[in-house]
Amino acid sequence: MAKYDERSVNPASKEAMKTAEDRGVETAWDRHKQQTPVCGFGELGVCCRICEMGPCRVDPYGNGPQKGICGADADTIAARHLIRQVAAGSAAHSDHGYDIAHTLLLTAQGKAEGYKIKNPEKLLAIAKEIGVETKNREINDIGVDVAEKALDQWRQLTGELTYMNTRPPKDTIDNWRKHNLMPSGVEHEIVQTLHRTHEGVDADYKNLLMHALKTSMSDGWGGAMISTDLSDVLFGAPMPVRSKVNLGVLEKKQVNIVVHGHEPTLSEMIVEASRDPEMLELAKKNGAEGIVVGGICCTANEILMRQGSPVVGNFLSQELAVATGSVDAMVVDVQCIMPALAETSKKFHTKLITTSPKAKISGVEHIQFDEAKAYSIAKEIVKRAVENFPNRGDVLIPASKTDLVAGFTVENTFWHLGGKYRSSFRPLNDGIIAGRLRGVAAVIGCNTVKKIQDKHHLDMVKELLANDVLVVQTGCGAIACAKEGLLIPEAAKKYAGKGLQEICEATGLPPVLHLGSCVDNSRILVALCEMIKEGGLGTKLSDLPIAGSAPEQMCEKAIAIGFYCVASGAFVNFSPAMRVLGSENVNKFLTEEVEEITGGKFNWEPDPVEGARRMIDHIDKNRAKLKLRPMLNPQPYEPKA
Ligand code: SF4
Ligand code: MSK
Repeated sequence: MAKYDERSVNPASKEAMKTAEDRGVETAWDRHKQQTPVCGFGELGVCCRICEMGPCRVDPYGNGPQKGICGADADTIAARHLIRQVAAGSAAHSDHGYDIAHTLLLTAQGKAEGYKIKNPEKLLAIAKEIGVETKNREINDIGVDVAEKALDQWRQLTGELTYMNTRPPKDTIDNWRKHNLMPSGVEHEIVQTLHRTHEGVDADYKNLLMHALKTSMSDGWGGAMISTDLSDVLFGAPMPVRSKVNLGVLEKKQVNIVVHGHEPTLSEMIVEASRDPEMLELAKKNGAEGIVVGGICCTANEILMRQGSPVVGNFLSQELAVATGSVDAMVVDVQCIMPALAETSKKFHTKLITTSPKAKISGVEHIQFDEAKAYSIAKEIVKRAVENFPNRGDVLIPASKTDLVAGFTVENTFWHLGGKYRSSFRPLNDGIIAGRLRGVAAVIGCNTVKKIQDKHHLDMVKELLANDVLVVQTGCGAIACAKEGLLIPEAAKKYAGKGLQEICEATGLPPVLHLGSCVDNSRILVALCEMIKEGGLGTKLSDLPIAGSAPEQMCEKAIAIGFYCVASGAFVNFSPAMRVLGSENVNKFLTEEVEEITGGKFNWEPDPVEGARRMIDHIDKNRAKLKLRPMLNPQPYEPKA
């Protein structure tokens, strides 16, 4: 397996890579090789293809043209393409949120088959927060109004996003207003980004980057936050739940349905349909002992935290899962779905099924999802998978699977920290103030073939834990650490510093908290607001001893998340670096000057341990500013003065 050491640290992934190779299956790593050497202009962000006179490129070393045909320089070109990426990432999360809000509307109107409002308490809390009347009203009527008000956040052309007024601390809001960083509406900022970056419009890199910050806020504090909240309303609030992760959750004797993508709407129904006695009977008739619904990417995280469903893998494991020959159906919705799955599936009996009108793949069977007939559609998909079970060829499933605990939220996590009867952020703040905990770090985001799968998440998280930093995770990063066994309470003893270990022992929490899918990064923003509200850690989000990182980032959504974290005042170590290194000015703005504006900034450290240390440096800097006590226990990483 040493042959695959440059591709993944995960033994099950490596085993499946060998299987794939033996079976003549090409994977993303093979295609990555075919793409090298990469174009240097593209990599440095100085290639422009915005208008039809181009493409143009600027020579970052001064040996060739310094301007495109229209006169755009490296700063304009790099900033313009980056802000388009921010808009695309924000659009992806926000459109996901829009679909959830729309499903809530249909559910409350009684037009969505199989759904109901599973969490009326959260609906009532949101209704009060956003000004929907709740007194003497039916829950479904409140649901209609909340959904409509939520949908208005997309349509709004003036004013400010609601949650940006109700959740963050006042000093942070004041600072955003001062710098014109409050988005008016989700779609408006994205539309404006596309206008500003059209040929011949905004040619001031700072002006472009400021709008990138603003656009990203419409994701974090808008589309993504609404998505999280309304998913909790519709599908129920996650609670800590034990499950299993890795390719070994696929079962030789059971029907395996893999759901992959991001949205919980259909996958929730597929899980339900897989438990339908009629389907279980059909499975038996087809020679299977049962039905497993496992997930990949964030659809996995959604059904993991609410249903306890097993996780098959993260982004780079999608082709590997099919290569085991055990996947009877792979059902995909939106985002992070490699088109290559079409070819891979054809080599096996696997039925690849697309379900979103927004995400079809040529030549792949499409069963269109429709909220009005959700359960019937889910049942039809499960039936197809079950009937495909007898068509399997050779099955080779890696044995590895690991326990994990997931399902933490702002509402439930701090019950643990505060004890069963005292739901409060006080113990978390006190732990930080007293020097038992150094701070909190969010390590999130994807896998990329540019880095060894999972290694950067693991090395970074272990360094943070050893230095008494509590880690929160979402997305594929959480899955990476889950595979390594970091998401169980027992991991504290092995990896955490003494202070964090004591807290985990007292509360039964793992040292790494799985907070959900990519849109659930909004839970982290809300947790930060609660920390400020609780007192003792400053008055603005940028005062907190916290930091973030996406150490294996690969997509525009990760870029948008990075931007809203920096806009919200966080230090973010982001790697690989964004494509801006061909513009000194854009790079300087993102890694230095933006700190003057928001209190946050980017750092591009590629080494995960060094990246963790830069995050710790930032946490320590904020601890010093807050005049917090020195850490109680000796720390392995001792920053130089
Ligand atoms: Fe070239 Fe300017 Fe057109 Fe970009 S917008 S492709 S730099 S002419
Ligand atoms: S799924 S966005 S690869 S984290 Fe959210 Fe994973 Fe990144 Fe997709």
